[in-house]
Amino acid sequence: VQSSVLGFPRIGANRELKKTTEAYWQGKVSSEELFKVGKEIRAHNWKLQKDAGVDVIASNDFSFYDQVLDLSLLFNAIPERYSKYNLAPIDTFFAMGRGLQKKATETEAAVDVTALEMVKWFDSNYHYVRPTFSHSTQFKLNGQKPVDEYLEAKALGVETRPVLLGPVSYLTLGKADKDSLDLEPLSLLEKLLPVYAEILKKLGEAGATSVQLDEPVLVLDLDEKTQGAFKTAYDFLGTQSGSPAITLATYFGTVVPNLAAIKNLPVSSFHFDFVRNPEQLDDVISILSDKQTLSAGVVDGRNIWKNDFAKSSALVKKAIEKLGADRVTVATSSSLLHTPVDLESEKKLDPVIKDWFAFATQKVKEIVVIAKNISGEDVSAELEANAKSISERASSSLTNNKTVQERVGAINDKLSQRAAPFPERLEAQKVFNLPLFPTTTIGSFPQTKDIRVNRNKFVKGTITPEEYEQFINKEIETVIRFQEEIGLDVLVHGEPERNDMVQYFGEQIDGYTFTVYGWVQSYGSRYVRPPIIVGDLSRPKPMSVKESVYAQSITTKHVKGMLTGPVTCLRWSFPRDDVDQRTQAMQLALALRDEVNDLEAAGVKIIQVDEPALREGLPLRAGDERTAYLQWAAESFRISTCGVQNSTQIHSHFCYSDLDPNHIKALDADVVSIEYSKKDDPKYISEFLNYPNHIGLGLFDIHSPRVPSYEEFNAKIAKILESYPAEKFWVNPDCGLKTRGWEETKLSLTNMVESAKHFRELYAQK
Ligand code: THG
Ligand code: ZN
Repeated sequence: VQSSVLGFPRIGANRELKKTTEAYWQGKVSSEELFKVGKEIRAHNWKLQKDAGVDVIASNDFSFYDQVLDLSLLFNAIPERYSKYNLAPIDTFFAMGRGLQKKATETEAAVDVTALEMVKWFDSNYHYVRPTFSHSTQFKLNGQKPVDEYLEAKALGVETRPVLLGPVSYLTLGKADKDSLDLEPLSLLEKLLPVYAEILKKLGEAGATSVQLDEPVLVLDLDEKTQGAFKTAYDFLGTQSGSPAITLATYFGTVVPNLAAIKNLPVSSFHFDFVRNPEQLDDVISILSDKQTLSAGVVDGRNIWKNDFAKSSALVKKAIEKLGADRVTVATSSSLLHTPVDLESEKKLDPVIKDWFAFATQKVKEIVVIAKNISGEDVSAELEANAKSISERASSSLTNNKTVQERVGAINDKLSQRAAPFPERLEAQKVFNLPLFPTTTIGSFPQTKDIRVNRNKFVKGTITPEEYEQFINKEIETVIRFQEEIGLDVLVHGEPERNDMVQYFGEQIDGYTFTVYGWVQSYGSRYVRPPIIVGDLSRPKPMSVKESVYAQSITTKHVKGMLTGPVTCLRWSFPRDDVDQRTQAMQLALALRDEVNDLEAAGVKIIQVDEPALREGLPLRAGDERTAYLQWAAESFRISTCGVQNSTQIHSHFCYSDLDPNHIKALDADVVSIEYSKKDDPKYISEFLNYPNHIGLGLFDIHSPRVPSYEEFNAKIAKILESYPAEKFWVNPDCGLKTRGWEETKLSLTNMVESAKHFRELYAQK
């Protein structure tokens, strides 16, 4: 049987892509240099897979920012506010991804445009740039990136299968622009299909014999119209002369409820994710016609655990019994984009634990071994080593902690309830004496080069812990003084000591392990290094108290303690696959509860526990699993936060998702801040009108260096106050400021605070 990899990480083994992209944005390298680095990464990835013996290798899995944004550029779905500047294509592309603000020069006009909305890619921590359509969108081919990259691989002697997001998913994942809110994206299908056909034809002409069209929306609950769109789309695309054969790929869940939508489509092959959902095997085989082939996703593209060869081989063999060996391909479950590049780079991991993992480079080899095994080649040594590793992990003493298990077993309802309901707590919290429209930030302040350099020195041991603490305290003081100066009401310490909001806590919780090079793209040039949960989780000692106490000690204003919630700690880590997610969340909840209580005891009376990953953890389909998730996710948050007095104010924060107010309500936080600046649709705010507790609607996009003016803030706030009750409304940015520079941070926050003051005066006169 053949082996297939649906996509490989594009960041480079040493984050080359990030470094060059950011240098390009800073004007330090040319676009030629940027393109050259992209080309080198692609060549490296193709060669790696070819050398490993992979039969079907993807191309067009590379992107300088996001593969969905690539398509918007390719299909000319470029809102007029970007196209009007006539920038070079790569600059239009980046402007759409991250916004652009440029002063006029002698030769060039000024540019000022915000980014398109960025949202979660299904239930992962990857974010895509949402396609944004209006009545004036005119689809046409704009360049031919998939063809260029196919030919580039071919020139290197690597035959590839180009991958593109399919038309139904592309439209469904998009939205109407603010000037065309009545537009239904899927209504554009008929206009879009000829352009898809055109690029497929070009790929065919270039020599591609097959393409992979990803339709991951097939694992969601789809209405009838969307289901019907598959027939429209693929009856059209699958019957064009000169087009490559189509593999329709789905991942991250089961397609069974949508099987009718893809039955009898004229495609040559289907790919399904049997890691997430092995149960769908018989059902999906039943819809294949005699000629259609099956790509069986058995190596996990979403986690770092070593594949269980015996289990995967058994599943593939079952498929072969029904279809024959020539109609089955062994594949990764999804693109490997969501896994770190290479385990071999990790020199510091405990060798016992390291033996349990496989990163992208290792997964490529796993695919080949499984395919060889099924084909009857002798891979007995690999199989034996694999079986040994799997069984050693299952019985390892490193993963079990009795005390933790007993504490989770003893969880009761009392643990997840505040002493009094919100109205009573609100009374008790009047001690804070906050003004109308209290202003605050989400927690982090710019992570400057100086901060990174000193953190690295501390990690390497070239400065002492005392020197590092002094450095951090100095940073905290700078941030506190700045906030006092511009008149923010609830301050933060700025988090200079934290590399990442999950990794930082992971490093202090027993049961976790971490990598040095295990970067995974989160969005654009921003990557995360998810810590790995290997065993039962516990907190040996306070994790954040020192910095919060110091910050509070140097100001008379209130400083928020800042923690990352249990669901987010779980979702932004690589979780265990041998214990259910609820149990892992509860272990984290208890560790965080101790931390919250320690902060309160140390005099920190406003504590924020962020849960930006709450929505992302939601099972993709409605049903029992989703109901159960909502219950345990909210419970774990409340276990973390309900051990405090009524007068202690609990905040939380969410971003990057379409939130449901009911899910947030279940957390019973006193104040929540949510991303709002890109939610152009007035429906969004009306959904939150009945939210009972206090809320901060994020007033500016922190992903962009763009500075909103005082007038812009005034207009935004005025608009919100048309419908939103003033006494519940906090004023804050969309999210933390760690990716921003100081210059734009100062200007933006100053304008924001001045605007809040303006409304305060206005309302004082009312
Ligand atoms: N941490 C984690 N996941 C996240 C976020 C986070 N997912 C959603 C959202 N925030 C994504 N945003 C970011 C924002 C900033 C960075 C990464 C993801 C970031 N990364 C540094 C970089 O790429 O330069 C590296 C940070 C480090 O040194 O560890 O700034 O905040 N887990
Ligand atoms: Zn956020």
